[in-house]
Amino acid sequence: MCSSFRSLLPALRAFTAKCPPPQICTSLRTYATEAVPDFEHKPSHYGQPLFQSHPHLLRPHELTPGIPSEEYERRRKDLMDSLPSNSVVVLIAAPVKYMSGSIYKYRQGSDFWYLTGFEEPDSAVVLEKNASSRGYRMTLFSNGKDSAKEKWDGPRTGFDDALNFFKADDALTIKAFPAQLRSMISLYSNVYIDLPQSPRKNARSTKSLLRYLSPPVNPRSEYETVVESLSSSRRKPLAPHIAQLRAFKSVCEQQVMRMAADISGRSHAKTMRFTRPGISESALAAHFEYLCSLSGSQRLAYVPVVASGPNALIIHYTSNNQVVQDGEMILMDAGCEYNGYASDITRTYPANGSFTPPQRELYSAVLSAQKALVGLCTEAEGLSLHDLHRKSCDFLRRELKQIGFTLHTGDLERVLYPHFLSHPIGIDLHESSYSDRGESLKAGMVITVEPGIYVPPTAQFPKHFHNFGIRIEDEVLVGEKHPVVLSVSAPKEIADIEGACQGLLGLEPI
Ligand SMILES: [Mn+2]
Repeated sequence: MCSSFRSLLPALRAFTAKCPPPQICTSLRTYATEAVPDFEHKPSHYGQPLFQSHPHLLRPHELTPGIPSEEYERRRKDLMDSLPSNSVVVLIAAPVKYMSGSIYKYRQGSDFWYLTGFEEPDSAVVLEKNASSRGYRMTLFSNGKDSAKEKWDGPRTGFDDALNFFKADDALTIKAFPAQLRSMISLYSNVYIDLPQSPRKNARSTKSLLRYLSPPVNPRSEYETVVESLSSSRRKPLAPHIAQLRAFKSVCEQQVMRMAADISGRSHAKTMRFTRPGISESALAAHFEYLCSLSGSQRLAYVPVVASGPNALIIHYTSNNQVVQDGEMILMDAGCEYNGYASDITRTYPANGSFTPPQRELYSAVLSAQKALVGLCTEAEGLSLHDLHRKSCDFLRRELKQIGFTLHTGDLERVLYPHFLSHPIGIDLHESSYSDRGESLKAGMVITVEPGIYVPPTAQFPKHFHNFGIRIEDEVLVGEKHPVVLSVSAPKEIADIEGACQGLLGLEPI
């Protein structure tokens, strides 16, 4: 806490107590009856919200909102226990990114945040496996306090607080990192580290040409030189090990993810109510984001898809710049990030509040497949994501035949349903880089279930379904015997969707 500001409070109270009678001091008296200003917490003394500075966001035992300090300790211990002796782990913070010269809202690297909870850029952590009861020694590198810089960019966490709150054994300036790293990693035979994306790889691809043409964001760092000096036999990828831990969500993580999905789900319902023919897709995207922010979300988890009518046939339609017409459906794929965790929900609903008979028929077909698939998301079923996807093709094929489709080989998988059913979700929207789609689902995993049907206007498909794009996506927490739908707040049944659109459920658009 900042003692110089705290000391203002008695003076302020004494001043207001001395205030003359109300009839000649109305303005001061007005101030005196309002809440005492919160000088204790502003500006904060730390580089991120902590209970000490933001008691409205965190509880006393939490290091980041919803996640206790002990949980970060357990994550580090689980990681270090999974590695062989004589191992060291090195992680650096995500780089700051710029747009037209000004800074983006910074987001910490997911693995770094998962292990430390530390949200400042220009930081790094080293975990050295040892024989202590904790199992490792933790050194946190960061900028530390710098009053001149903090005056411009906001507060940073000091080294003492890095020890106290983030439980580092040692807290050092990031300036010392390259030299310290060089000596630390020389002691270990296994160095777990992920290299930053090198522009020199994939030299022949188009992407590398684009990178070549754009100016370098980060000049080659001393850090990269140190890391590249390691022999390839000692250098081991870290991300796959952390991915194994991140695949299983703790009870605290499940609660944060449920909250993220609730915020997004309620925002979907209210955006349905807000929709009317004539409104622009971008207004719906803006309304959704506004509602999420109002509920405490820090950012959206991805650029939303708000696709009206035939735009829904473009799976990654994000231009969101056309006008909603009467009689169309809107496919909205949107989710917020809340307290570090992503949510991902898609709903398809009628612009004017009522499905037409063919819209209702195709929607019901996708919905019954989607619900059957959700029911299979249990450890007891023993299915993998690949298995689930194959089943989604079977279910959708059966449903489509019932409503008059004649399907030839490849029609479903290549044309009507060209994407995969599911992906794991958590701190990242797609937590799938190191997950195996062939591995059977286990309790504690969170995945999306998102079958869709997109009917192009070609003669082989029934005309009354032409240009319909329907996807229904929920987030599902895999249970041992029962799945839990985290995104349950977003209306999905036809009656609920029409009720939400028409305001029958007491829903207000804001
Ligand atoms: Mn998704």
